[in-house]
Amino acid sequence: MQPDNELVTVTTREGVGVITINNPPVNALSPGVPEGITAAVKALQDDRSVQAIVLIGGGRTFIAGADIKEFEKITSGQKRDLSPMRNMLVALEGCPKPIIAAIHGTAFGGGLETAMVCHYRVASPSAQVGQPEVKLGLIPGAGGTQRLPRLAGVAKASEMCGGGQPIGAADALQFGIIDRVIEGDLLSGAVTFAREVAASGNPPRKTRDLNDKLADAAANAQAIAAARDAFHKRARGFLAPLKAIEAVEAATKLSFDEGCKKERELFEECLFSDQSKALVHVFFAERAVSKIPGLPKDTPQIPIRRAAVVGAGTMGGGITMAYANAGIPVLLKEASQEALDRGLAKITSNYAATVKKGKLTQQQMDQRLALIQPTLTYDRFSEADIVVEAVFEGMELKKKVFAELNSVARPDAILASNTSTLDIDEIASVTSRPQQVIGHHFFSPANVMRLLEIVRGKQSSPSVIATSLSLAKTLGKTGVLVGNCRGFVGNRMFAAYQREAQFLLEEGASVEQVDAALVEFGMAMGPLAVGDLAGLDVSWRIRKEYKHLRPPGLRDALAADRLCELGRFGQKTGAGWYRYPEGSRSPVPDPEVEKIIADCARAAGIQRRAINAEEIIERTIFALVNEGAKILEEGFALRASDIDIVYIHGYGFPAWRGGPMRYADTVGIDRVYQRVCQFEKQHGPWWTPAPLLAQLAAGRKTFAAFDQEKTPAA
Ligand code: 3H9
Repeated sequence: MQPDNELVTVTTREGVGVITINNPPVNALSPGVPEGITAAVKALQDDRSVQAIVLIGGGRTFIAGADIKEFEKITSGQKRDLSPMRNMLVALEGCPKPIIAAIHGTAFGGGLETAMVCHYRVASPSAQVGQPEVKLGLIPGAGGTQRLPRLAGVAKASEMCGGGQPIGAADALQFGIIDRVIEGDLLSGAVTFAREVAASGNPPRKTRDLNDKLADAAANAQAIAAARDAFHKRARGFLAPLKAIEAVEAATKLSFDEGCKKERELFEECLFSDQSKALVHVFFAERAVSKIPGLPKDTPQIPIRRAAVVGAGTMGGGITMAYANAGIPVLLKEASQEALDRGLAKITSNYAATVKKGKLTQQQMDQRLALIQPTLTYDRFSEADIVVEAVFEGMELKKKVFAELNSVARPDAILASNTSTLDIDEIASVTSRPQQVIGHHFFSPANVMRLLEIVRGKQSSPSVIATSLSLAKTLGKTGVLVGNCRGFVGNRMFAAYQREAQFLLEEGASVEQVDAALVEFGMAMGPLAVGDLAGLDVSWRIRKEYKHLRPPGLRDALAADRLCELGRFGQKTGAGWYRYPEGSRSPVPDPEVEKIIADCARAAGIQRRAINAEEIIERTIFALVNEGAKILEEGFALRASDIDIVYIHGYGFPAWRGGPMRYADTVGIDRVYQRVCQFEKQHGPWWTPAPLLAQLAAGRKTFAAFDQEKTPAA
């Protein structure tokens, strides 16, 4: 039989029609694919030699969903709707011959919906199925919220549609989402299954007609209420999970067709929302970070089989765990037995806590610990393909360590520094191989946080950069390449954000008010609670040491300094911006702090006033944006979207707002620019607008447009 189009081919095998999708890399339902499948179904329906049909993906996967690139075309009015996809679903479901979806790789989103509209599903043992639309601020829009509860029950469907996490083939079988797991060749197994179904003579089984799992109204209501409660607590302003539950609820209350209508309304509401547009931006931004102009895909890489870490403190310990978690053997060096023991004890207790939570087995913990080899010497450092330095943050100490590493590490090994602020080129200058030196700035806790800032020195070689980017993926991180400026991208911007949070206190806001406004905005934690967690002494020391590098006219952070003078360093001393009762990490507002702030404001002659949440958001978030714009025009970040990824994965910025630069686009660059100009007049020259911000505002442009002009699509 002739292929219907090049994206979809049709063959026959033992009386079974085989429709194969060939739309690499992930067989998304791009234009042409649904049309091809519809035409193939119609052709096979009329072919009397065919008794059943198998739908399978060519290449590495079944179908990873609707084509995400198409959504923007719909919301911007360039494209009408998703009707070819819906026509495909009707053709598949209505086919009088049984259709079997054969799943390998992933059946995600519209991919799972396509599989569920087929009459049966079989899968490879390693296949995954899921409705991850919420991660794009969407809900399933092709019947997923109506068919999944009919197959898997309301509780499981709510969890999968509201949470977006995929499940494996074994679980999918247990929950009734698939009918058989095929060991060995998937297509052969699917054809055998198809022949069995055809031989049974039963009419095609339509998922829409399977109502058994919806029968218990009281249990359904309970499952929906529990899901709503759980997602409501987690959502904090993020809409899609609750919309997904609303759609699943419709399956329990309405007919199938009415339920689909409701789902479609909710899907479209989500599709046109700023939240979904922001999350689609994040999806592509996450994939753009590894595309580096001038760094070809085939740049030779250094195989990383063994690692070594210098320093077993909080950062060094976390980095060591990140390597062990990825299955890479790692030497962990400390200067004294006591410090080494302390570091190892912390690593062991961290793993034990994960085992206790049921997220790791004892056996996995033992395997990971066995990969960590503690040492007090550099004896085996020549075995390491990469050495990560994670000693105390001070230039002289870092230089001493790098000079030592220069003489013990193999010449081709990568020498990475975990510095969060210091000059990578100065560190590299003490070695005879600056091309092998790079910054790997992990975020605490390093075994958990997804961000890795990869700091490119002047001489870091292409191979060291390319290896760092793929190593980040191996470690389960998102690596973002940044330039070598003070604080790099994340901390340089964070300093401006923290500064404004603290100034707002002296001007009249309370500690809880500032934190609550930013938590309400969607930040994982408020800036003052974050300060207490990180330790206020760290920024105090930096403020004192680098006074000469401060922006022009910047006034002192009086209250923050005063707290440190009183020994209030945050959680570790039981008090900072908040009080922490013995053994607790929960912040308790402290009237003493309010008094200190009021005294500092009086001493500085600041007239305190009422400050609302809007001002708190604008002062702190626009400070991020203004500094981000400076970083961008100075070339220390490659793209505005890279900055967004840094903030989402390293600083708890809400992904559904797309990151600070994307947020500025949503608010309107002109509005941001006007406010920054006002802040400059009201507060001082440290608010001088970034020239890029002024330029974008004047040209009515966005950061997204800036990115596009700078790095045209490949
Ligand atoms: C949906 O289905 C709505 C429905 O309810 C229907 C409503 C009517 N579209 O991630 P990778 C690209 S919403 C377009 O690096 P991996 C990706 O950009 C959708 N492009 O590979 C990248 O391009 P490039 C629901 C897509 O192996 C390349 O493929 N589905 C899509 O690490 C490789 O991707 C999802 O949300 C897509 N759907 O991971 C699934 N998917 O090379 C989203 C990928 O130019 N996708 N691309 O940078 C994923 O989760 C992962 O891509 C996947 C593979 C696990 C599939």
